[in-house]
Amino acid sequence: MITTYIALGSNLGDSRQLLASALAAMAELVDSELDAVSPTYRSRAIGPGQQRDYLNLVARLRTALPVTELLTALQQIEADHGRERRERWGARTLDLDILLYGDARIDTPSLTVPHPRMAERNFVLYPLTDLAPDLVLPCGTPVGRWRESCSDAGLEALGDSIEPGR
Ligand code: ROI
Repeated sequence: MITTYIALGSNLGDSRQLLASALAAMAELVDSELDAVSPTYRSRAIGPGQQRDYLNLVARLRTALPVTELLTALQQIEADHGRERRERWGARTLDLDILLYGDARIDTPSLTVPHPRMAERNFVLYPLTDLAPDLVLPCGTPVGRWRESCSDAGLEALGDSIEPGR
């Protein structure tokens, strides 16, 4: 089994319910187990125009799926939750990003792991380090070091965790 970290975000529709349902779908993935879910954060949207705040969290998933199959499965979960790929960085009902897949470094047109923008996104780094404070990236950097140098501007810890459910 490989330990993966998946970032979840939503700023359209009933975000709390969408995230709970996405977690339930991830828990049902074949050859996988949903290991832990971070606390929930509200974050100011990065992207064009006026957008609602996001809800963000990170899940740890242990899986025997090859990364390409995991990506396809996560894209299917996004589609099942009304995600349409429209404007780059536009509002979305559900966004699932593979942050880490074990110690793998992957650079293909469809997937880059570790996620190339995770170091600069507090809505990823905070929940990730809540879950795994001692995590070390494939490049040797401890994620905790990034968190220390990452501002919490626009980020609010809501102090709860969303349970998988529908
Ligand atoms: N902004 C926030 N705050 N949270 C996200 O999850 C998020 N996801 C995105 C973009 C559009 C970059 N902005 C975001 O994909």
